[in-house]
Amino acid sequence: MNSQAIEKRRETLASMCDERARMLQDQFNVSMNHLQALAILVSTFHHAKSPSAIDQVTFARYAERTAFERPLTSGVAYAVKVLRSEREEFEKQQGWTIKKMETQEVSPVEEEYAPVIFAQDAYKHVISLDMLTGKEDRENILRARASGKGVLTAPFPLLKSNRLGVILTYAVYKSELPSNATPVERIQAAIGYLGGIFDIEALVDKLLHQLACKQSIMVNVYDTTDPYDPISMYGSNVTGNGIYHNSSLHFGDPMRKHEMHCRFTQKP
Ligand code: WA2
Repeated sequence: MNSQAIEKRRETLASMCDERARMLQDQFNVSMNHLQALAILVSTFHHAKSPSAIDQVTFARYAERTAFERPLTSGVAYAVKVLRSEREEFEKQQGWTIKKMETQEVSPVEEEYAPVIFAQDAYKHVISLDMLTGKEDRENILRARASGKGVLTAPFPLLKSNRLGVILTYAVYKSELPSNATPVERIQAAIGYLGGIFDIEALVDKLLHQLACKQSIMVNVYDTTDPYDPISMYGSNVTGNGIYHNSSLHFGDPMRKHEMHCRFTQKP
């Protein structure tokens, strides 16, 4: 191939990769906005209304009917803050006990808990589990409530399915919280945590298949937050030679970095 043809091929790859990265990022963004709206819905109709206008059946039905608004998520779940002093009353009211994530055994006494009370049907199995007992979920909840922003986990194997997922969390606050509140004020005023579950493997695949000539290009998505230890989020790990293009991705959480890498699968 002459150098002009190589240059042309490189440009084609770059534009195909950038297009895919932009699509993924847009869909992520749309999903993220709707998760924030869902957090406001829970705040309005569960916390600010007495009695609450939302129960598990209502939440699950609403989440299912609006799932098209969150194209990269496979489900949503909502956990509430329960303090040690409130546990007994809370469990009596729910009719179940707070459990640990890994073993599903009754939780020992803790300062505070974050049991899931509502979930989309596909994730019903997390109801009653204390999300502060899982490493990734705990970090996300603590960071979400101190910042007031949407925060993202690294990819990790989800409960039950063991599929690789990423969770985006928004904290819900008592209504009197001012928008310029400090982290300490935010932590105190937090009352719940809305999480969207991103099934990257399946949903990125679906997205890429909507594009033409998907066969000719191989796409990998990585969490590169630790540049020395990138975590694969999507794609097989065949490292072919030949030209490749790196498109940047921004998923809205400045603490996390992501990249899309593309290669041609066929020699010219
Ligand atoms: N939801 C479903 N499956 C999971 C999981 C989870 N977390 N963690 C591990 N497997 C209620 O951020 C708050 C949901 C966490 C939200």
